[in-house]
Amino acid sequence: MSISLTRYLVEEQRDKGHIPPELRLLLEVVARACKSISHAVNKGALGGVLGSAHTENIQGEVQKKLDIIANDVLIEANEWGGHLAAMASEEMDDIYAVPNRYPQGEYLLLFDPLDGSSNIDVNVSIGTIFSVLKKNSAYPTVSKEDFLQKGSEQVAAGYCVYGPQTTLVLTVGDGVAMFTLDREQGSFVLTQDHVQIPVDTKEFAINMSNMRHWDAPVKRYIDECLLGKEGPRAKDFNMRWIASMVADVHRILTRGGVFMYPWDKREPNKPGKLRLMYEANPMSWIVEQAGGASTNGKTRIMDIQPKELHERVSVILGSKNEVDRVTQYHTHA
Ligand code: AHM
Ligand code: MG
Repeated sequence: MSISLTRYLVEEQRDKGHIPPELRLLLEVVARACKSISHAVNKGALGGVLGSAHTENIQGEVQKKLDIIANDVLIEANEWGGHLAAMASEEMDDIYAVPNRYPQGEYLLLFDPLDGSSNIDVNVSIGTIFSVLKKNSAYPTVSKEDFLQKGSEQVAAGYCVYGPQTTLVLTVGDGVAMFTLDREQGSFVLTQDHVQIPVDTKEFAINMSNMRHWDAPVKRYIDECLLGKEGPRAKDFNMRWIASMVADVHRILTRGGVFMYPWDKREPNKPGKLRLMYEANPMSWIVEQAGGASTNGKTRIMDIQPKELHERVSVILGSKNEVDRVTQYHTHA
């Protein structure tokens, strides 16, 4: 018997009381948007969606056409349903408050509409990452400050990876479930529930070209992995780096591993490359819900109090024992 995303969410709402109806609606709408992004990604050159949009986002990164398309799809799908107060995105400088002509809800949605943008034109897996918070203030107007909540306050988090299959991965705090898009049916079908990341691993993911810029603890960890059987770890390690966080995290959820995008000396004033609120936080919650761990080297990522919407962070996540080891190298240096 196949279980659709809708049925999964209805049962989470009705039987387990994990999610209110408005949140269920929100997640269904996000899933619908991901389906439409998946179609655009699949069309590729035929749909005229490849290449640069020749614009820049607030991080100074050149936007791809699909970054903008995916952002617009998510906004248009979510603004009118009455479940949201506002949205925030990697591709928008400021928050996007739901226009006055629509009813306002109590949720806040954050997203990286198309993660792994450098992979779009070369036909390698990319994805959408999202995080859901609740607006706490009683003020009728919504502001950026409403968004500045720790990752531990998230009420739902997920990502959709557009790869050989389109897979939606979701947590509402009751473990991690994976849904595969059935293109004939047009719906997401539950293909794995209670996902668990193995606590040990022999696989790491890091952009090795930055090695000379790393801090000593990260360098030590990778050096020890590279020494393999003959080194202190007494086992050979394998390496993967897809340059799409969604795809790297998806592999780790499936077979274990450790993913790192640490602070490095290229931009010493920035705490890292990845963004805390719509990349690191949702991924951290998913990984923790699957039995893994996620830190910035010193602190649990979901305990960091954000000061800025587009704040960056150093990320070490995945198999628990490896993340604990890297974190220990930082804290007991
Ligand atoms: P993006 O959100 O602009 O696509 O950037 C984030 C991506 C991550 O998905 C990935 O882990 C990282 O950037 C790759 O960076 P690099 O090209 O430095 O290896
Ligand atoms: Mg991204």
